[in-house]
Amino acid sequence: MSYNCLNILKWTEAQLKYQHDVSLKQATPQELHEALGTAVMMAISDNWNKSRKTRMPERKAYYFSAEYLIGRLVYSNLYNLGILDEMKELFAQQGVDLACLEEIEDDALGNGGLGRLSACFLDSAASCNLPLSGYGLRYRFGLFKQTFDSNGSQVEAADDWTKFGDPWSYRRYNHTVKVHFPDHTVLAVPYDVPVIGYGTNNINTLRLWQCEAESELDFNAFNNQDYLRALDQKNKAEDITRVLYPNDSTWEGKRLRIKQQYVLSSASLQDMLRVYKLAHGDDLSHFADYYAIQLNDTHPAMSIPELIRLLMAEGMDFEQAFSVAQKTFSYTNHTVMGEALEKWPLDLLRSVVPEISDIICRIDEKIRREHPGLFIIQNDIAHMANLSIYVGSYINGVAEIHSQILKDDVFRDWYKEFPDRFQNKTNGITPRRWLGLCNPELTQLISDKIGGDFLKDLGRLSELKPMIDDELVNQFNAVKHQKKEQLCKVIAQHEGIQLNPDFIFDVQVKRLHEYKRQLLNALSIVDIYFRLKDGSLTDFHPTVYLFGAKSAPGYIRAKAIIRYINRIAKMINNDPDVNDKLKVVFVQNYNCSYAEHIIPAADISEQISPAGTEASGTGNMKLMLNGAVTLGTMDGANVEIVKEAGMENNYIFGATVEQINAAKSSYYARGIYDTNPRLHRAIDTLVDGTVPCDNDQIELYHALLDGTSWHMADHYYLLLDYESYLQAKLRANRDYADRQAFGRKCLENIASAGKFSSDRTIHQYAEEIWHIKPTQY
Ligand code: 26W
Repeated sequence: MSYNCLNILKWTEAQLKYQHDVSLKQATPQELHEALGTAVMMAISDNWNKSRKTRMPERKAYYFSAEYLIGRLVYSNLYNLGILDEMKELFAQQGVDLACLEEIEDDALGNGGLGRLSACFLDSAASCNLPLSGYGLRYRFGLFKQTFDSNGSQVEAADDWTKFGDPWSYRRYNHTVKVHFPDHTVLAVPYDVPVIGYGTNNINTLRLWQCEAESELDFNAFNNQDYLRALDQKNKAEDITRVLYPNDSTWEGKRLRIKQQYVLSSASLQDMLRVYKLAHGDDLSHFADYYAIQLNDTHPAMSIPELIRLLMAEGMDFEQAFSVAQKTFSYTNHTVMGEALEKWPLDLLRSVVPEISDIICRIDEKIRREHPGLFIIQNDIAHMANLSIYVGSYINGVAEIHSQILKDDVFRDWYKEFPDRFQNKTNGITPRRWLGLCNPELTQLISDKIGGDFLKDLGRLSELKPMIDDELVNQFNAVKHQKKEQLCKVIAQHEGIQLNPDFIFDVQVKRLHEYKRQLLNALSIVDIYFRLKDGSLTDFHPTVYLFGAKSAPGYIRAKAIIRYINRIAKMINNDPDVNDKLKVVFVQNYNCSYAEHIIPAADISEQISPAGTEASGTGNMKLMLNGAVTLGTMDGANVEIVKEAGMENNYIFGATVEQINAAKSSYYARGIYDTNPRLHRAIDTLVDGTVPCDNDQIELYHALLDGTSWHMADHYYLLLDYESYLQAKLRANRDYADRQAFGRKCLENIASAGKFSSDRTIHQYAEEIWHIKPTQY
């Protein structure tokens, strides 16, 4: 288990010497990162090979996901290997501060929650010695990088993440497969990323496919015409994995996206069939005995018809292939938002993947025959979620309340027909990245108290409960202050804004979406600002409101909300009347690495979606684990957070699912606006020139108060929940003044966070869905 750090240092030096002819101290952070990464890859190769060659277990699981939001790998890999501190020390002795690698950009092959969840799951499976491999796509450009212009508008830039190389993967050209489309055939070339477990020798694999042309250039082409045509073929192939779709929560029916999904599906299944045949021969009827595949939402759902097609091509009949597929697949749903459910027009599907659409039609005929009332295809549109429930063993939601909504509402008819298929798997987060790595100070404090390596058994955090006393609270408060000081430095450097660590840090970090209600947060801040100015709010502890969020580039309203918040921030931060009380910061380019700085510094965690809209949330868990109290609704995993940590230790507000459902039919947002003068005044700042106004803000204003042709006014109930939100927010603010009582709440949350380790989640998938057991070489 022990790695020789001196060797890694020597190999890093050698690598730098022969590649760049520089010394450790002369190397740029990028050169150092590549050399160190290469050295670590050498150091782990033996364990990786042994893990791969482990005797074929009874059943292995495969995670199929279009997104892996991995973050920065260098620190987490060293951390999981147990050598981060020692390597830092060794480099420091050579005059090199490994903190310089903070400049290395994230591996951001995902949008938000769904992508980050797959990364947490891989970490947990490797750490728990569970045989889980990941399959995904190696996008040339990951999630765009975000800046704000002088108007406060989001500006996107391409994320060329491999520009300085990618030391954390190996290209395995010998395992290249071909994927066929009617008009061309492409190569899917695998890149293998090691998934290094924590506190184990086990190293799993994430295999990412990159599309390339079958023949780079046709060298028989001798005239210019042919030369350009050959290049066209190359571009057409590479286009498929050129870019991650930056769309979160709204679905678009795009040809290129079908191609991406099909490449992920077909390449991964061909790869699995190759390995199966090597181990078990040509009889494919036992495929499902050895393989379980988890579909991360419906993005890889074409794997279902593709497996059936591949099995039939090997001589199986349709019914038998169907039955193998059904035993192999399970599907996780990540959203109840109708606009995010994938529905492909059949003619579009047929033009890109004709054989796949034929098989989907056969599956549709079968279900209509055997289960009248249910369908896969309706009005020539294929519903991928329906397909995934029908040809699968289990379907699960990602928090208790979400799984209940799936049964009661979204997939009601399916639940009636197949009740045993419905499960819940409440999400989790890896405590290694989201505590050990990002908050070593708090980790140390906890381990001084409860001892041992609780990061492998997060349930042990509950041992803290009887130990919470004044002294521990003081120690916790000191750590929190330290993390705020550190964050202040990062924000000064990245945003050019000076913050005071004695302020309350109230944090909302997540993708920008109307349903997440960043606008509700903003309106309450504007209200508080006016109250502070007119002197009606006196009992207020100085607070910085921190936002971090990317908007889908085409999501006009979300972008208008970003602009509005930036304008609010500018007004407030430049007003000397409130300067010692209020700050608003919208950080640019919120990503995993930024999260690792923000989350440990947060006092208050804003989780404010209307009940019934956020499937789970995972940021809420990260913030809880780092000792923030939740200011939230009874939605997603918030429900389970307060069940674990107690209502009294959090700030819960707003209508419940039942109350919203009851209010729906007679909801009149303008009535609330007319009778709440302070809210009225806050909403008016969208349009009255208090901050610069624009057409998109006017549109936001009308969407709130008048509705549109497609949605009623205030579709996400900002006004309904407003007063209850503001009161909870102000109560949390007042409570903060009692540093003992507030710190106690924070510690109660930490001590109750054990359930939210993704180790717990992955064990539940392993036992209740995949039926796999831990194996170790
Ligand atoms: C096809 C376009 C598209 C892309 C992504 C539609 C929908 C999505 C995802 C469903 C969005 C997503 O990331 N969902 C989040 O998944 C997390 C992990 O389960 C949950 O914690 C979040 O509540 C959920 O919004």
